Amino acid sequence: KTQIASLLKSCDLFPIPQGLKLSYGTAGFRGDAKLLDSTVYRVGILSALRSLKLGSATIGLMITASHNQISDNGIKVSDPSGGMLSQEWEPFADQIANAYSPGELVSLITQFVEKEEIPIGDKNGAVVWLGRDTRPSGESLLRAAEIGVSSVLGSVAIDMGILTTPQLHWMVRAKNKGLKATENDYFENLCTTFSCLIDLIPNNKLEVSKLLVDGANGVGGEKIEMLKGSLKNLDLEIRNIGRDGGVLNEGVGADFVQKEKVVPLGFGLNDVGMRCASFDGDADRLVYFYVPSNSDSEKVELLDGDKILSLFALFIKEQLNALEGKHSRLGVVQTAYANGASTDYLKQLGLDVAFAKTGVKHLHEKAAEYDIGIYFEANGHGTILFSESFLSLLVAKQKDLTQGSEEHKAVSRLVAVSNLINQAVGDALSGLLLVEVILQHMGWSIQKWNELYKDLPSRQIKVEVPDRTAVVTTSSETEALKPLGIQDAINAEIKKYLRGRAFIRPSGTEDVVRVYAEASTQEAVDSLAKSVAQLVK
Ligand code: 16G
Ligand code: ZN
Repeated sequence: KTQIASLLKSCDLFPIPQGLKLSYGTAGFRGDAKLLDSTVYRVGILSALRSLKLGSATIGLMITASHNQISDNGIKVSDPSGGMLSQEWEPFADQIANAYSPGELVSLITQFVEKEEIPIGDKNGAVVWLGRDTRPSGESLLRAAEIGVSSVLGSVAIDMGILTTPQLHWMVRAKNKGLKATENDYFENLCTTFSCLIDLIPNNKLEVSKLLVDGANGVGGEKIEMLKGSLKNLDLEIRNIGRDGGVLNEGVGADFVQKEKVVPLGFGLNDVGMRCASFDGDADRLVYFYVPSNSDSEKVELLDGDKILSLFALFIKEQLNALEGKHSRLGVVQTAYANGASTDYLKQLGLDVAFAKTGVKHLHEKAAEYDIGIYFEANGHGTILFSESFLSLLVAKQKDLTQGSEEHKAVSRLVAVSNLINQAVGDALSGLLLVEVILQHMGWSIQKWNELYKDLPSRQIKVEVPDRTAVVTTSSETEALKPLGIQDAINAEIKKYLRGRAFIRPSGTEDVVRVYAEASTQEAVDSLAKSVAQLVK
C-alpha cells in the first residue's frame, strides 16, 4: 500500500503528453526532449524493478539521443552485464511508457511485479546508475529518472554525471563483476592496455602522424580531451568539442560523415591526406575518413564500420595464427547494410561471416556465440567479444609460455585487446585506440588501410510513408514479406544492374522506410535506389 501511494504521488508530477505514442525501438525511447519527462520517469521505475528482479544488481540508465538533433533526447537501459535491456522486458517498457492514466500505470506495474515475482520492500533495494550526454535537456530528464527510481521503495539512484553511452555500460558491467568501476578506472584501463599494446609492436620506429578527431560537439570530444595527455605514442588534435558555438551533431559527427560522405564542419582542404576520425553524439560510433589529395570538393574517402571490422579481423586473425594447439572459433557479424565488397573481403580471409538484424542487441547476441566475435554496423557501431572460456584459456597460456616468444606476444596482444576494447557495447574511444595501435603495428597509413578493398558504390534513401509497419521483412532484413508482391518488384529492378543489391526495411528509430542499394557504379546505384523508393511510395 505504501508502495502504491508512493507511485501515485510521484506519477502526478509527470503527466503524459496528449497523444504521445512511443516504442522502445532499436535503442530505447527517443523523441522531442520536451515530451519525454513522463517516459524517463517511468523508465526510472522500470530500471529499479529490473535491479530488484536481479538481486539488487546495478542497472544503468542512459539519457541520450545519440546522433539525433540536439532538441531530441532519449533513454535506454543497461542490464547488469553492460549489454542492452533484456528484450523480454521491452513489451513492459512499451506498456508503461504509454499508460494513459496514473491508475493504469500503477495497475500495469502491480500486475508485472506479481507475474515476475519481483521482491519489493526486501532488505536490499534497487541500485540504478544514471548517466547523460551533453544535451541541455539532460539534467532535468535525469531528475525525472531519479524520482522514478526513488518511487520504488528502498531504491537508490546515483547520478554518475555526463558520460558517453559506452562509459556507463562499461561502468555498470565492471561494478557487477566486482571490479573497479569509476570513470577514472575506465580511463586508467584504456591508458594501460593501450600502452601495453604499443609496447608489443614489433620494432616500432615509426614516426606517428597526427590524428584529427571530430568530437561531434558532444560528450566524446570532451572525454578524449581528458584522456589525451595520458596516451603515449599518439598525437591527437581534437576539434568540435562543443565550445566555440558548435552545435551537437549539426554538420558534424560520425552519422553525418558516414551518410553524407563529406567533411564535417571544422575540417577542409587544409587537412588533405590527414588521418581523421569522427565520433557520434554519445560516442558509441566511430568512423575514419580523409580528404583525398586530388580533391577540390568537400567529399571524403570514408572508412566506415566495415573497414574497421576488417582491420580488427585481420589483426586478431594474425595473432590467432601464432597460437599453437586449440583451434579457435573467430567469427564476424555484419548487417544487411554491410558493403558487399567488405563481406567478400572477410570471406576471402577465410572468416565465418554471420548476419544479424540492425541494432546492437542483435549483433551482440550473435557475436557472443564465438570464442572471439567481432561485430560492426556500417555506421561505425561495433566491438569485439571474447568468450569467458576462451579468455581464461588465453590468460592461462600467457602464464605458461616463455616470455618474449612470438606465441607469448600474440597471446599478450589478445589479452590486452580484450581489456582495451569495451566488451559491453561499441565504444568510439576504445575503438579509436585499437585502430591506432593496429595501424602502428602494421606500419600502415590510412590510405594503405583503405586499400584492403574498394567499397561498391551504395546509396541510402529514406521514404516517408503513412504507416511504416506495413513493411515486414525476413529476419535478416534482406527481403520484404509485406506488402505482398513488393519483393518481386524489387528483384526485377535489381536484375537490371551489374552487382545490384537492394532491400527495404522500416526504421526502428524514425517514422520512415529505409532503402539501401548497391551496384557497380554510382549512376547505376542512384538509379536503382530511386526506382526501389518509387515502389515503396
Ligand atoms: C540505433 C541502433 C543502431 C542502429 C540504428 C538503426 C543501438 C545502440 N543503436 O541507433 O545500432 O544502426 O538504430 O536505425 O542499437 P534505424 O532503425 O532508424 O535504421
Ligand atoms: Zn550513438
